[in-house]
Amino acid sequence: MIDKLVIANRGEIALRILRACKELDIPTVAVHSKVDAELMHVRLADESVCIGPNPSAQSYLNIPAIISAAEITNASAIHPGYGFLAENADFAEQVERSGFVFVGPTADVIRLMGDKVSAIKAMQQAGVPTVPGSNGPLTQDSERTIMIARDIGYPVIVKAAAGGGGRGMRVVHEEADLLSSIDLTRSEAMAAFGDATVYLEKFLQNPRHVEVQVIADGQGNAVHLGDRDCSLQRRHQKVVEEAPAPGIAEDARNEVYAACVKACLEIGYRGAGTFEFLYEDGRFYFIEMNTRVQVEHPVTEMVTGIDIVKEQLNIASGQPLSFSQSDVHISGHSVECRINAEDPDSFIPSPGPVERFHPPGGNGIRVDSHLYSGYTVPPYYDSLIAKVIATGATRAEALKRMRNALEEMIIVGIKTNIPLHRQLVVDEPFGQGGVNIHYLEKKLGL
Ligand code: MV4
Repeated sequence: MIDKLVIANRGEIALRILRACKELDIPTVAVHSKVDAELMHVRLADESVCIGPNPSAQSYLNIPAIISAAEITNASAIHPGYGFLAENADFAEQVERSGFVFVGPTADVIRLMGDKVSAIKAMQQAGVPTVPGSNGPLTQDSERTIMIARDIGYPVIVKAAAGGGGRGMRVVHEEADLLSSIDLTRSEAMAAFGDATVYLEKFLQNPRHVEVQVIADGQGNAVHLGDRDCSLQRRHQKVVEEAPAPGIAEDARNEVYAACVKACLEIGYRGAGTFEFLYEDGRFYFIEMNTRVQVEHPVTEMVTGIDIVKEQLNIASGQPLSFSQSDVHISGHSVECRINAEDPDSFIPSPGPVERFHPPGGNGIRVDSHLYSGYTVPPYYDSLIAKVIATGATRAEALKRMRNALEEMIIVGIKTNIPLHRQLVVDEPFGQGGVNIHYLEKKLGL
């Protein structure tokens, strides 16, 4: 087992990782910025190291500071959580070159999936269904590009190979706009990522966002843990997620699961990962792979009974997967509401002191949160302060429990989006299940 783990993150996920370590008797090191000395997981960790000032560029993104913290505490592994350095291949590489275990896939695999063009190619080779597109980078040959777009059929979407998560993309509705849109996307991509490579895909107009959770040990074993629907989003920020995705065609689903597992084995995947798909008219279309644990992992844990973070740590310590696909059973339904410190109408962040915190409870309710009464939400980082996860035998039961939980929950001192969630859990179309990625923004009148 890992002798000692550095938790290279903050907030709820740092606490989530710390709890998994406690279950596995792994000593922990919390690394934190100045203001984050008051975080819950810093208090609970065996050791803590201040790695820099508040801006994340100088602390949670400071690779030498994090590796130095691992060195001085004599730790053996580093868990990156999500965000920050979690999908930074150079970080993974430097962690391993410094003699530490990176809790995640190899740097090569992170790099392969970080380049969306190479990710799509690897997926196609494994038989994972992808969006009809250019199947490779666009060249300077304008005639060729125009022909590719005609073949795909308008509307098309230009995407940066180094983008992802909604950054660096542009929809094109007609040929007259194609070349100028490509030029614009190229220069934005160059400025944002230092890489002007772009590719084309058919633009799917009303898809759902459905993703498949996988876990692999890098020793020839890979399994899927079913799917999640994350379609309720605003500006590429997920708001509500659920597992399993409601109303999915069972044959398409089983086919895509098998393809994801095959892809894991072919690319030598190690650790927890997520295949992101657009789902439209009963078909799955791969768009990108996330090589980290995700914010919404708890809904999968609740319907499988598998602790994804503990499995990550077991795999990182060199153990083979402790279960096989036939041991994985999806049972019941789970919904997660992301509670943010923000104005529920304007979505403007609302940091500040939490005067009172009363989390909900009861049958089927889980709250992943680092909040406590007296804690001050700092203005420097993501505004996620809690995840309320409601689980039941059916989707209706999970939603009912969520409604009750949101009624019980009290956060005094800062604005939160709890009022928005209270509206969403009684929304008729959402209650029916299967709304698409545009639903929330349309409902909000954006
Ligand atoms: C698309 C798409 C439609 N067609 N690709 C946005 C985030 C990034 N992961 C990919 N995204 C999209 N790619 C094609 N070919 C629509 C989106 C998209 C989206 C996807 C998932 C969740 C929310 C979204 C919101 C707007 C656009």
